[in-house]
Amino acid sequence: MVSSFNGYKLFMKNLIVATSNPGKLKEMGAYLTGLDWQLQLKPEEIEIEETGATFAQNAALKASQVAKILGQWSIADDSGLCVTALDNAPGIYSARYGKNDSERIARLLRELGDNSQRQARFICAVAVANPSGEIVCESTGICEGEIIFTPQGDSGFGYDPIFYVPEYNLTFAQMPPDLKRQVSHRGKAFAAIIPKLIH
Ligand code: ITT
Repeated sequence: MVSSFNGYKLFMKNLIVATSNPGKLKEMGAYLTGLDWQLQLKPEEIEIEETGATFAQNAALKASQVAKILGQWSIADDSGLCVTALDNAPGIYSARYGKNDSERIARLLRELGDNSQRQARFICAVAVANPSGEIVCESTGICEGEIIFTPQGDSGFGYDPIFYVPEYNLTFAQMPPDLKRQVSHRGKAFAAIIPKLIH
């Protein structure tokens, strides 16, 4: 693909978006649109095992391995919800906390019970790897909030209906996409990394 800018033809480099999660893909795709990168989805058959101990390690692992396998630039996000009263669970295991979004939400609400300590934070680490698999830039975004007792709203994905942001008096699932982008862990992580992706 070529694009033109100030009369010059620029060759757009491919950037593989290394996720299998449709909710994350929708947000990542929106945040990366309009840059001089040709976005491509990671082939489904490539699955990277998340063996890291932190969000940053897992993001780097996913970006690096996908880049190496395909010989292309790659961007990955590792994210999750850390609930203070649950010793920061599910944390890096957020995707593995249940079979689907409703089971994960039900388990979290069950484990938290009627605990009045509802403080939680979403964390997102993003990493970009070059075609050799070297990490060239990384960022992290955090959003503080609370776990509500009953799911509210139907936008977004994952734990969005139970993650309430007091400043806006809304859950993530009640926010329009532009507001979630402004406030969320992923929006902040991408805002920090996008300037480094402009070439
Ligand atoms: P990939 O590794 O293929 O990208 P994944 O779903 O396995 O997909 P993670 O390991 O990063 O991704 O797990 C993140 C989980 O945390 C995700 O499955 C959701 O359950 C939750 N999560 C992350 N960001 C979220 C958000 O913005 N809103 C709601 N839930 C979110």
